[in-house]
Amino acid sequence: MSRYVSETKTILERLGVPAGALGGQLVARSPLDGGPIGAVKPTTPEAADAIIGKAAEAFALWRKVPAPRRGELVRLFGEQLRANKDDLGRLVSIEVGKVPSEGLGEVQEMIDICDFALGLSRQLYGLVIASERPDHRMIEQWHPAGVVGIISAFNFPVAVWAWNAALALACGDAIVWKPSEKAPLTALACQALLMRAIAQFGDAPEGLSGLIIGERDLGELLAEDHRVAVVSATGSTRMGRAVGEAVARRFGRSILELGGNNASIVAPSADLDLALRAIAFAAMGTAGQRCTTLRRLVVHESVYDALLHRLRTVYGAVAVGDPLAGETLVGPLIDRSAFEGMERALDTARAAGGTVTGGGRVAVEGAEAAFYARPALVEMPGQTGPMLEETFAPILYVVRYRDIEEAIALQNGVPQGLSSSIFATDMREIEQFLSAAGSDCGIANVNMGPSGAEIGGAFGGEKETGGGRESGSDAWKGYMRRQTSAINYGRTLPLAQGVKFDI
Ligand code: UN1
Repeated sequence: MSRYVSETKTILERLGVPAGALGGQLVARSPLDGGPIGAVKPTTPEAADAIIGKAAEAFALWRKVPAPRRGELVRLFGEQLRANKDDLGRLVSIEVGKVPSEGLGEVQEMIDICDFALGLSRQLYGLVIASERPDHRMIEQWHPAGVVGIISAFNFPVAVWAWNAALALACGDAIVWKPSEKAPLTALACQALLMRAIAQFGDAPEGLSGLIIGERDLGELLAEDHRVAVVSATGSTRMGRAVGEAVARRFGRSILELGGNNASIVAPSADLDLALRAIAFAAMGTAGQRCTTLRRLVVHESVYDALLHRLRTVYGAVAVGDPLAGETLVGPLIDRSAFEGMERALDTARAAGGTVTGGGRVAVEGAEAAFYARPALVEMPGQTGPMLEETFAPILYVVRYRDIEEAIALQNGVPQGLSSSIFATDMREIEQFLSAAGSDCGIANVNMGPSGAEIGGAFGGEKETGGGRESGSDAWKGYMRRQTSAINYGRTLPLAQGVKFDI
C-alpha cells in the first residue's frame, strides 16, 4: 500500500468522486513510492458505447445553447478549479509524481484555458467574404462539430484534457474522455468537478461529458466510432498513428499531439547563465516526462566546454526524490517500464560512443517499489542512434556544431517536430532560426527552453508529432465545422465564373 493511500481517499471524497466509481480491478499506483493508492472500475465496451451514445444526444441539444451561455459552464468549471486547486494539484503529484509547483501548475493551466474559452465563447468569429456576383455576399461561419473524443496521457493527466474539454464545450461540442490507465484517479476528480459545474449551470443536457476508463481498446473504440466527430489524442507516435489511421478511415477528424524530440541550440552569443537555468528546467523538470522536454542540446564549439562543465556539475548535484517528502526538483519516473526504457537508451548511447554523466536508479527510503532515476547528460559524437527517438525520461544528449546552418540542420534532423529553442543574443541568428528555413517545429522559442508553454498559443507540432494544434490561438477551429454560404439578395441568377445556363 502507498503511504499516500488515505490522503488520496480523502481528496477524492472532498472533490466529490462518487464512491461507486472506486473499488474495481484497475489499480492506481503512486509513482512516489510505487504502492497502490486506489482502484477504479474500468468501463466495459458496452458501457463506453452507451456513453458515446448519450454524448451524441447531448450534443444535439448543447449545440443550440448560445455560445456565451456555454461559456458560462466553462466559467463555473474554472471556479471549481480555483476553489479546489490545492487538492487537485496534490492529487496530480500523488498520482503521477510531479513536484508540488508542477502539480499546482497543471491546475493553473486548466484555470487559464477556462478563462480563455470563456472569452472565446463570445468570439467564435466567422468571415464576410466579398462575392464576385452582383447582389450577393458570402459568409463563413463556424458550427459545433459533434462529439469530441479526448485521449490523454499520464504526464499531463489533467491539463491536456482541460485544453480540449474547455474549448470543445465552449464550441458547442459534447466530450468523451479516455484518460491514461496510469492516471484514472485525477480523471475521476476532474469529471466530478465538471459535474459540479454542470449542476450549478442548471440545464446542461445529460451526458454532455463522458468518462471512459480502461486500456487501449477503449481508445480504439473512440477512434472507430462514427458518432465521434473529432478525436483529439495526446501521447506516443505509435498510439497516434493507430488513432489517426482509424479516424481517417471513417473520414473523421483527428487532432494529434504526439512525440517530441526537442532541441535547443546554444549559440556563441548566448547568455550562458540564463541558458544553464533554462536547460536544467527543460531537460530535468517533470523528470523528463513532458512532450516538450528538452532532449537534445546543440552547442557551438566555442562555448561547449564552458557550458558542459557547468551542466555536469548541475546534473551531479540536482536533488532527486519524493517531492512530497522533501525539497527536490526531480521526482520519479512513472513506472518500471519507463526506467527500463531509459536504461536501454543509455546503453545504446554508450554503444554509439556517447559519454554518460548520471543515469541509474536512485534509492529513496520507503519507496523501494518506485523508480527514481538520476537525470543523464550524454555527450554524443554525432546525432545518431537513440538521439533520433523520443525516450520519455530525463536524458539530455549533447552534440557540437560549427555554424548556424549546421545547428538548424541538426535541430530539424529528427522525425519529430514539436518544440525547439535557441539561446542567442545575435539577432541575425535568432531570426534565421525563426525564419521559414529555420526550425521546422510547431514551437520555436528564443532564450528559453522548449517546454512550459502558456495556453494562449497554439500547441502542437509537425512531422511525427502529428500536426494537430490544441489550446490557444485559433486552435478552437479544430473543434468546429466550417460552413461557407453564398447569399443571393437580387432577383437574377448570375453564375460564378461567368457561366451561362439560360433555360
Ligand atoms: C505535454 O507534455 O503533453 O508546454 C503537454 C508544456 C506544457 C504542456 C505539455 N504546458 O510543457
